[in-house]
Formats: sequence, C-alpha cells, structure tokens
Amino acid sequence: MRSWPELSIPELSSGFALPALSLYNTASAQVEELAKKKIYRMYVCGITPYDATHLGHAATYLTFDLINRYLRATGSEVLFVQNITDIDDPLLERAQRDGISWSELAESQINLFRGDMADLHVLPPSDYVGVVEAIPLVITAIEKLQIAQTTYQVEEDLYFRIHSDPEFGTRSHYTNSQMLEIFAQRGGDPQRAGKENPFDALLWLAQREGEPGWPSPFGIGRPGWHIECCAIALNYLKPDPRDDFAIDIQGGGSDLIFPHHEMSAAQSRIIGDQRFARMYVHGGMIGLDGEKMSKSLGNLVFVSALIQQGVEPTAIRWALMGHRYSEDLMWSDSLMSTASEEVERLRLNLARMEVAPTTPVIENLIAALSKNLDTPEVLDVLRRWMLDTESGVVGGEAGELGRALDSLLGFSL
Ligand code: 5CA
Ligand code: ZN
Repeated sequence: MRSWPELSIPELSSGFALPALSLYNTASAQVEELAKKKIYRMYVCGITPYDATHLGHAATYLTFDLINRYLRATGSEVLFVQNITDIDDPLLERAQRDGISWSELAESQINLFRGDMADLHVLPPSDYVGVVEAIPLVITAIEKLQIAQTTYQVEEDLYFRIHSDPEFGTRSHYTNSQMLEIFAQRGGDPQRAGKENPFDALLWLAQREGEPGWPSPFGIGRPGWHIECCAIALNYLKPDPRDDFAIDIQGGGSDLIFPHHEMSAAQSRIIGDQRFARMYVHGGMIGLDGEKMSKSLGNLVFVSALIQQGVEPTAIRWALMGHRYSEDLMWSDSLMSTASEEVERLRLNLARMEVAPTTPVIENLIAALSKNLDTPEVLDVLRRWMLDTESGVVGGEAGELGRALDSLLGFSL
C-alpha cells in the first residue's frame, strides 16, 4: 500500500549528544533504556479504516513519531512498519450500515488518513501494509503454526492454541477474569462452543454469507485480527535471528495491550522461534465528554475538521504533547485554543532578531524526550525560553532552535 510522502528532517548539529531513549515497557512494567543500536525495528498498529483520523489516532501516531524522530536523530536507522486492518468485522458492519462497499469505505478512509498524517508531519512508515494485500503472508504464517501443531478447527474456522506460548499473559499482566472480560469486549469469542481454551485466537474465519473471502489451504475466508499484525511485522521488519527479540518496539494505544498484542506476540513466538518485541509501548486513551474517543461511541474530534477550521497542525501536536503519552487525556476545546496561542507565540519569538540562548534549550528538550518522552517538560522548556526572550535575554540562535524543533518534534514553524 502506498504510504504518505517522505518529509525532509533537518540534521541536528553534531554538538548535541543524545542519551539512550527510555520508554515504559508494558511487559516489564518499568521504564527501560532502549540500548543504542544501528537499526531499530518498530511496528505500530495502524487504523481500521472506517472513521479516520480522530485525535486518539493522532495522539498514538504522534507518540511513535516522536520515538522515530529521536532514534533517527541518534544516527540510527529506524525500520518502521504500520498495518491497515482493511478487512475486519467493524469495517464490514459500518459499510453495511452506510450502504457502501467495504473496499470503497476502506479506500476513502485510508486516503483521508494519509492526508492527515502528512498534515501532522508524522514521518511515513518504511512499509505501510494492508491486510488484504498481505493475505499470502498471513497464509504462510498460519501454515507455520499448523506445522508446529498449534492450531485446530472449530467448525470451518481455524484457531491457535494460545498456551503454546509459555509466556502467554506475561506482556499484559491481567488476571484470568480481567482477560476474559476484556477479550469479550475487544472482538474475542471466549464463549464459543468447541474451543479448547476460551482465549484461543481465531486465525482464519471461513467465509460467511454476504461477506468477502479469499482462497487458502484452510478454505475460502479471511484472516483473524492478531495473525495479521504478527505476519506483517515478521515479514516486513526482517528480524535478525541472532537477536534476542524479533523487533524492538511493538506500539499502539493501551486498548491493544490485551488481547491484541498478547496474542500477536504469542503467535509470533511460534512462527519466528524468537521472542517478539523487546518493548511494548502503549499510548493512553484520548477521551471526550468523559468517555474514550471511539467510533462506536461516536464522540470523535477529527484532525481534518480541526484543520479545516484553521487550526494549524503544529498546534495539534503541541496540544497533545501537554500530557505524558502513556496517560489518558480528556480532550477539551480549550486545550486546542491555548495550544494555538502558544504556537503562535513561539513563532513570533523565533522570528525575533535577538533571542535567549538556544543551545541549552535544545539540550534540555533532548534530555526531557530521552526520559520516557517527557513532553510536558519539553513544552515547559520552550515556555521558559519564550519568557526569557520576551524579557530581552539574548545570545541564542533562532535558526538552530527552529531546526531542532522541526527535526525532534515535527514542528513546522
Ligand atoms: N487496526 C487495529 C490495530 S491492528 C486498530 O486498533 N485500529 S483503530 O483504528 O481502532 O486504532 C488505530 C490506533 O489508534 C491503535 O493503535 C489504537 O490503539 C489507537 N487508538 C484508537 N482509539 C484511541 C483513543 N481514543 N486514544 C488513543 N489511541 C487510540
Ligand atoms: Zn495490530
């Protein structure tokens, strides 16, 4: 699938040393340093294209963009892959409700998403992969699970024995009853008769009447959700078999911790004979009117609507950076208007002939980012610099700061 256009990133001057990036790893429940490496492999779960792009999506992709930008600024290469769940139950349900074809709905939403990501200055993935185009890879992945004797059939559908992975559950840390409840809420089928274990994951769903299907050795049907992400990640990120983990970062919002990332990791472990991700990094949920922003609730604020109202994308980034990525945020219009004012003030300060010293500002914002993306501190560092500049402190170089803000924060000023 076509990605969105590449952006040029100004180089940080070599005078700035970037410490190793620390991130909160859901699997270890600790903030950990990501050891310096030449190549990082990052997989971020992409949209199901039927209601793009709301601020929850924007927050999640902004988080991984900041990680991408930081790791690239250290001089490393970042292989970054993202999927599109362009066939799944919710997409089919929405298409049916609206009386359009699922593929047209997906295509229009993917186009919207690409435009929004480009507007938001999110660096594009090295590979942007739809599930439909990845079906041959999914089939090969399922065949590997079959060879390892970890699959079984329930009627015409195929399941994975989740406990084939001895580490099942260790990435998400929920109790059995919590897992049961969440699994049922997030697309799982713990009650289905014929399953060996309630948590076993659907690998291949036989074609249902009125639904699309693709030929496979397991019959005509379509992939289950979790297998799509591990098949795409393992194929496009090309893990090094000598590494302890197939990839460095598995990312997404915290709604994916269980079952999605737990199940993908379990399947991947059998397919690749390697532990899946070194770190599981999750963004908090963005909400509106007291509830998580979600398509099913319909309480959405769209990036495209904000931009149409004249909000500048840098202000959207600023507004979302006001809270720590891992925490939930209740959105309000006042966050947007304050962010727009602060970004305008930043622009005016960068345009001054004389500005307060900039090198320590860049050092401080690098330090804040390195500490589990402390973006509230990043904004405070910039606010202190604006105050100093406005009160007549001199000695800085606005161009140097503007380039650092572009390269590390994706600000276009
Ligand atoms: N296609 C699957 C992942 S394979 C999916 O979850 N799609 S999604 O469209 O529902 O979400 C896309 C990404 O945005 C996911 O990483 C999800 O965790 C994140 N996300 C969804 N809603 C929110 C929200 N309200 N706040 C923050 N992130 C969200
Ligand atoms: Zn996913």
